[in-house]
Amino acid sequence: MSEMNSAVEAAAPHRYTAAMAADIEARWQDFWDAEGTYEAPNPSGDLAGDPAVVARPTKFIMDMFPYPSGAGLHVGHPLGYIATDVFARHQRMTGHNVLHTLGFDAFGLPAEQYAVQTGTHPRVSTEANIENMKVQLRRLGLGHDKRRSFATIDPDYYKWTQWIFLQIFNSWYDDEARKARPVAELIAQFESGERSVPGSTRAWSELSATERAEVLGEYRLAYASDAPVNWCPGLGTVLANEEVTADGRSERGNFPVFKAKLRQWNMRITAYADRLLDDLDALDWPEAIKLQQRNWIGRSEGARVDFAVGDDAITVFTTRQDTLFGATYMVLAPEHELVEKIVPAVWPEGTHDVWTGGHATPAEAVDAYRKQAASKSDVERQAEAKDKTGVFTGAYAINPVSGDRVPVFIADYVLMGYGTGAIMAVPAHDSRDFAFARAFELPMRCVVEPSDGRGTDPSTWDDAFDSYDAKIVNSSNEGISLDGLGVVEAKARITDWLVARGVGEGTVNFRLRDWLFSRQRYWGEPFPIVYDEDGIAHALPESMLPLELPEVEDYSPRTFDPDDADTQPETPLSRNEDWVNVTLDLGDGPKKYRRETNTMPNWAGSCWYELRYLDPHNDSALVDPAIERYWMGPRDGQPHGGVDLYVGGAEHAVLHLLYARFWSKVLYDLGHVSSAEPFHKLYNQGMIQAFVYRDARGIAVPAAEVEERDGAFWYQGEKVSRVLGKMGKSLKNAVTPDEICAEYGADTLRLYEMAMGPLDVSRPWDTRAVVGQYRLLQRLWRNVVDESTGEATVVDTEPDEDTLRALHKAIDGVSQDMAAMRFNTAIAKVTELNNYLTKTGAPVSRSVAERLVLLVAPLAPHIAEELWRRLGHTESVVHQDFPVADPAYVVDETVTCVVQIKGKVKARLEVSPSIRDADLEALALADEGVVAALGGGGIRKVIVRAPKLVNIVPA
Ligand code: ANZ
Repeated sequence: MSEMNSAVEAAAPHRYTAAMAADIEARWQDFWDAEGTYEAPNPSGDLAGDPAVVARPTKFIMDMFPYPSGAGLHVGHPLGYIATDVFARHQRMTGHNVLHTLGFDAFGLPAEQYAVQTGTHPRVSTEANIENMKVQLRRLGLGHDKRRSFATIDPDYYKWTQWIFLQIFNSWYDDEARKARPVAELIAQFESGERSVPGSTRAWSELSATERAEVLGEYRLAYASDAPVNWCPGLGTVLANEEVTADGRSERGNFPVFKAKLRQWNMRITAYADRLLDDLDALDWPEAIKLQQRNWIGRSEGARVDFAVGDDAITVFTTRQDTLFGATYMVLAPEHELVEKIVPAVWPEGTHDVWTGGHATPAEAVDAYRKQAASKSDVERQAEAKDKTGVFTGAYAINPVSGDRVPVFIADYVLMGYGTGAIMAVPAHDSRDFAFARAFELPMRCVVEPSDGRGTDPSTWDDAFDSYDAKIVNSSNEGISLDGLGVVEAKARITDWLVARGVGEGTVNFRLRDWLFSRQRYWGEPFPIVYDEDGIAHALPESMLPLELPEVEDYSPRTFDPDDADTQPETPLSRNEDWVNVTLDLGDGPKKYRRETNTMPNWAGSCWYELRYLDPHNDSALVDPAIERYWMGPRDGQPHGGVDLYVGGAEHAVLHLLYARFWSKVLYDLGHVSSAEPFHKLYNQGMIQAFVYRDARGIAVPAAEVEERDGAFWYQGEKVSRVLGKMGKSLKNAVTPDEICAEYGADTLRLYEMAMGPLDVSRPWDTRAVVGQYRLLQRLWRNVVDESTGEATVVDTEPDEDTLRALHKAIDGVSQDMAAMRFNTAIAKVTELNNYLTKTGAPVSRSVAERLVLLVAPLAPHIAEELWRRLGHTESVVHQDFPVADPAYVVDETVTCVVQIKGKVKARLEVSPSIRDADLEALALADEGVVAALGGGGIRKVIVRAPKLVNIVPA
């Protein structure tokens, strides 16, 4: 400590310093923990509590829970946690029972990869990371109900993740009822004959166990299938499409990804496509996120059309059935199952050289092309590149409306996973088809009249003409004509025609795919599934849950040469033979089974965690229905129920939020919850950015050691460049909350993060600016506490008029800002009031000081708690009522309004210049003088000219 500092300390031993803050903060954190200050009572069960609190309106305020990484938190991470905490505190002080807590999303690849590198068991490193993060979070003074926290890796938690998986496995989607129902009810329908076995004339009783299992697999909402998957030999696992980058590599690790066929678990989320779309409307989410979900679900209205090929038919999906006369060739996805069937032994007469790819036979050409296509990701295949590739199958199909023979190609711009995996190509009106037709010298036929004067001969065009706003031409034969119709009418007419002939129908297609739900990993939830000797999957009974992850010696997935596409995944669990091979009694006596050795993807644990916060220790249900209804059930303005506020980053726009919505809907359909949506209001916080400094080679240098001189930046004598980027260890610019807490205290950090700007906007971190909020707290302290004695300095005299105005204006503004999550402007208003009190120099009235402290309490809870105590209160500030503004003092200035009765002045009112007519009328009629003058007689008319005049005409 410098001499000057110690002199100040001696004169003012009770000054608000970092050391004082550290002491105050630690003390109150201990107090809150000991008192259970943030515990929110449930209406029943083990967390039941004070009925008076239970009777209040509820607010369930939630953060996207963190992944406990080994790097710990930097100051960017808690932005959202602080914001929800401030909001939750304000809600608590305005009469709500507030549920606010935080758990950990702790399965997943990073822990496993760290384990592979270091040999530490993922549980050991993950639990250590959680402990470390808990310490960091506790230091911030977050008002969490700690009884409700858990990690997704806790067996008590994943028992229920497994249980939900089984609910989904044991359900099917009834399209008529538009909801999930138990598979048992489906079996009953098959048994009674009410429903016939699809694709078979046999009765249910005639099917073998394996056949029955196969039929049911077509219905189950969780099902295993041989699916083309993204196989990443370098990671030794299969990845979801979303985990693959645009250039066909793994997002994590940047390894090549190949298409391979594997037996995988899937979730039939596509059954819910329309409900996932429809229910978005009633959610209070940012429009941008809703739009991303809508695009992801991707609803397209169009038609299916059959093109005959010999005795088979190729069914295409098109959104432009009106252009059917213009379909001059067809394309199948290379993986399409009809390809083998239609390929002839030799090239047909007249096959164009460019169509064969130089191969001697169609089979050879198709084979070679399929290999080439398998090495590309869907994203690469969809790229708008003009150089389209493909090869002729040697087969021709018949265009059902024109009767033309059209050649059938395979090409990778048609994806197996969309529509039917086959298209009718209309090169004159689709750019991709146009480019392909040009490359392969295929005919084009204009069937939509160009409105831009280019004429109807496509051979003279540079690109397709695609427009909805034009007339159909060249589209007639004996049976039907579309000529002269607009696109919409033409679509309707051709669809009717297709239906009448039995060669097509109108249909809705979704871009959404079923969700690939298995991973060849160790560090995830084991599937509660075993296979019998016939390979039929059986659900474990609830009594065998949780199925715990076995301890294994070698938990790393077997990885392969990253470039070797011909490898197959080998799961870590499959190597533990003792665990895999079991004898179980599943109700029909002890039998031998093999366990499923995949694990669930790490999205699983975050699909339902909001529900477990409600009733975290329940061991007979995932959540008690009454408790779920209490916190999350449908209510005014929230028709589907859900969490009142969910805050997190916009990067979770689709996957997590869509998967969680899907699980909610299944649980809702099956009657386990009353909320059909998990999150009613969603809010995306911005990012805290930081400067990144790079040397001449482009390598990031430690930001803390960079000096600024003459407008340039220097590191170890070398000039470096500066740009704004992400904050993180790899960019060497991370600042930890621990550092800031040590230097100024948690309250200062909280204030700084909230004051940086509007919450939903990204903002650059600036350590040098943090001190501004520290000074605010020091001035606040000084307005209430005598720095030499530590006693409260307040006086019991009433504040003057000007002070009351400043106070109530602040209360009014802060209240509105808090409710609307405008914490930056709330802080500005607190600062203004505090500065006003500092400037007057007079001792602060107790009533003003107390309300100031209450205003500050949600933002800087420790100092508020301390000041509240020094003001003589014995109860925590956390549950005090938030101050309410007196409107009389809120108005800036007043104007005098004259109230006349029959032209005579009966009263003068001091009102706000912005008062509305209706309010002014009410004020005038309530005035004592006016009431007396009217003497109980009726009123014929009131003429209001706000803010200056009210003229009353008595009856
Ligand atoms: C003929 C046609 C003519 C088409 C025309 C478009 C324009 P959205 O809107 O995204 O649903 N398509 C269908 N299945 C496909 C697949 N598996 N891979 C690649 N493309 C596929 O797109 C539907 C349109 O995309 C369909 O309508 C089909 O091309 C193509 F002037 O059929 B259309």
